[in-house]
Amino acid sequence: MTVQEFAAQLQSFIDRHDRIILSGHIRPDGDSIGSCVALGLELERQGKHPMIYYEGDISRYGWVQQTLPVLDENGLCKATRGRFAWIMLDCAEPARTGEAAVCADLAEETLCIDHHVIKNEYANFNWIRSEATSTSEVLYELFKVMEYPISKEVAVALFTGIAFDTGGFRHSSMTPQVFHMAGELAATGLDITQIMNGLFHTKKFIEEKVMSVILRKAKMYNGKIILSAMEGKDFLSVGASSDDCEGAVAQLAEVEEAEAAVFLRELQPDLIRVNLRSKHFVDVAQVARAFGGGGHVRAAGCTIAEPMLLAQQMILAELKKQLPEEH
Ligand SMILES: [Mn+2]
Repeated sequence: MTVQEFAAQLQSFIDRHDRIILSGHIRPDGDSIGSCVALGLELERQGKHPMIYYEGDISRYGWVQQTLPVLDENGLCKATRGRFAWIMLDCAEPARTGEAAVCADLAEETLCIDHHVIKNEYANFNWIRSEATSTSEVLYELFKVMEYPISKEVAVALFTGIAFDTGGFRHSSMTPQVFHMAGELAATGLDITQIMNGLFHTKKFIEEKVMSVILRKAKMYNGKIILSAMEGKDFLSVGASSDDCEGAVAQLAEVEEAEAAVFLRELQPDLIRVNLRSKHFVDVAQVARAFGGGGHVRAAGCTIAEPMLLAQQMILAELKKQLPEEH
């Protein structure tokens, strides 16, 4: 399918519906929030009634406009009783949206726009561009094709998504075209410093304290893999929760000697969330897939239902398969 063909499908989907629920993935990030807001604002411009369901805290993204109706769990419950359509953004599996997954069955029609490598297409209409940096980039292209206006508010949302998912225009996914897009978005007069500082240079004191524990516990394996793991008691030791370490794996990956970085955190006893990064040759998406997770070659994640120590051993064993043999 060409982008023009999908864009036409998207427009007729919008035309067929009035109330449209938008949701991104759980633990919303810059790209899932940015893409929900950008498309939500366009739906509103077209006279529709968009509603966004976020599962998790979005307060750190205060510069992204949040004038659209946002549903809490109760609101979601009520909204799904009437007729509605559902758009899934920045993830392709209903389960990744948390409570909003009920929309997969209750919505009249579903549509998905994503950039992750996926196993199955769940929505009635799917536009998956795994080569794109971000869902926001995919949306930008659709806006261009459909000649939807890009207001400053839409530009802030899309710029936030692209900047977030490229690690501040640094990841290997960056292309001259993406810089060009960012330039066009910036030309609407958005505050680049506010967005970049908000995304990458603003941490709560508690997050810095958690990071000090994460770094103290970090170990290097085979001289190439840096790994740190946080159990419930480690979070308690600094009065933090497992939500207070979003940027941990990226910071571990800054270590010069590390080809791959792994960060494990205990969500519940025997339920471990694993975040992975790599720099040159390790395919962390492959590692994540071995445990039912997914992602990109350089950034991926999975969840392992095992005790912490076993989860660490399993991940390390899978990563080591990709290291060159030592002689
Ligand atoms: Mn994304």
